[in-house]
Amino acid sequence: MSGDHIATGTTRRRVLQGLGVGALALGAARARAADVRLPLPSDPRDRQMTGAFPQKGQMILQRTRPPLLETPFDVFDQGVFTPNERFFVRWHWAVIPESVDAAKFRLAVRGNVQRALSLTLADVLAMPRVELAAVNQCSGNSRGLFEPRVAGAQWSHGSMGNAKWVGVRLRDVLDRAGVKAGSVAVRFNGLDEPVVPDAPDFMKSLSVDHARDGEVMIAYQMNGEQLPLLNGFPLRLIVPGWYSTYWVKMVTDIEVLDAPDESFWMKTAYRIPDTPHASVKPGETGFKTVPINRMVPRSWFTGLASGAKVEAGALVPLRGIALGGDRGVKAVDLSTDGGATWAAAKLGPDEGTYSFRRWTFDAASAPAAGGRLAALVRCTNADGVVQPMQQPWNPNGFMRNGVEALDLAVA
Ligand SMILES: Nc1nc2c(c(=O)[nH]1)N[C@H]1C(S)=C(S)[C@@H](COP(=O)(O)O)O[C@H]1N2
Ligand SMILES: [Mo]
Repeated sequence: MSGDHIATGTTRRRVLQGLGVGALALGAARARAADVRLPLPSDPRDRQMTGAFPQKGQMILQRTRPPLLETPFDVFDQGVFTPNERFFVRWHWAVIPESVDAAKFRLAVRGNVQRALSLTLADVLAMPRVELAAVNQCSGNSRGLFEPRVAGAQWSHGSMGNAKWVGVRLRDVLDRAGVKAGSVAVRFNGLDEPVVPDAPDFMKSLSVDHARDGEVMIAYQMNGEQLPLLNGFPLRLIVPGWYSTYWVKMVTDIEVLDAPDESFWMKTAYRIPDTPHASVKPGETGFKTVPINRMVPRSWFTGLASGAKVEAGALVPLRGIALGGDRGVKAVDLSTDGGATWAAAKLGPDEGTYSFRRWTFDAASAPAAGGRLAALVRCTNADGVVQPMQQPWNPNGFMRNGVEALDLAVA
C-alpha cells in the first residue's frame, strides 16, 4: 500500500499555511499590473498570474473566490501530461475545506442499495486498483473565445488538463453495496458547500449503466501523487471522455437513486442544445436541451502562438496536442490554404483513448514574399467525428470544438 499512501498531517498543515499566504499575496496582486494577455476576441483580455494557491505553481487568475485558476497554455507544449501544480482549478461554491483529515474521511454509499457503506480511505486503497490516462476538460473551456460573447468564466484554452489517474472502479464500490433492481441513477456529492444555505449544493449524477461501465473510477492518485486539495483530495470521480462537470471532487457521498435526478445541477445547469454540435443561433430560443455529456474532438497548436513572427521563405515546423473526446484520436490534419486541402500530421505515442495525443507536422512554408502564414488544425476521432470548420455557439459557452487557427506574421 506504500505507493498509494495518503499523507495526513503534512497535507493538513501545508494547506492551512498555503491558504493564509494566498490571501496575503492576492491582496498584493490587486495593485499590480496585468501579467498576461489571453488570446480572446474582446476585452478584458488581461489577467494576473498567481502563485498564491496551495500546491499550485504559477497560474492564470480567473477568479479568487471560489478559485478559478487557468493553466498557462505553454504548459501544454511541455508534455501530454499536465503537472499537478499547473493543473487548472474550478469550484462552484466558495466553502471548500481548507484541509481534509484523511484518517477521519469517509465515503458513504447509500440509497437504493442492499448494504449502505461507510468506507475509510484504507478500505478504498485495499480494493483492486486501476490506472487510466484521461483529459479533464471544463464544459466551458475556451468560453472566452465565443463570439458573440457569453456570460460565465472567460477561460481561454487552459481549463483542461491530462493526468494519469489511479484509483478504484466505481463499479466495484457499487457492487460492494449491492445496487438494487430498479435503480436509475447514481449521484455524487463532495465536501464543498454553497455559501448561502438555500443555494443548491453541487452534485452530479450518471445513469446506473454508465456508473457501472467499469471505466468510471474513484481516483486517489493523479500523476503518481495524491490529489492536490484544490483538485479534489482525497477522492474524486473520473468520468473518462465526459466533461469535467461530472468529475466530482472531494467526493464523500454516493447515492443510488430509483428515480431520475431532478436536482439543480442536472435539471437546470450544464445543459446543452439538443442540436448538431450543441450549436444554436445567437438569440435563438425554444430549443430542447439535454445534460452535457461526451466530449468531442479538439486540437491545438502549441509552441507557436498567433502573432509570432517567422522568416520569409522559412520552413516552419508545427506541433500541438489533440484530444479525441470520448474516442481516441484517429488523425490530425493541417491546412495552410484555409481548409481547401489537408495534410496528415504525425501522431505521437498513444497514451490511451482519453489522453491528449501529441502531433507534429514537419514544416509549413512561409511565403517568400512575406505576409502571413495561416494554418488550421483538425482532429478526427476513432468514430470518424471531425472538428467542424465553424465554431459552434450556444448561450452557455459550452463545448467549443471548431477548428483552431494559427496566424503567423512572415517578415
Ligand atoms: N465537489 C466539486 N466537484 C467539482 C466541481 C465543484 O464545484 N465541486 N466542479 C466541477 C467542474 S465544473 C469542473 S470544470 C471540474 C474542475 O476540476 P479541477 O478543479 O480538478 O480542474 O471539477 C468538477 N468537480
Ligand atoms: Mo466546469
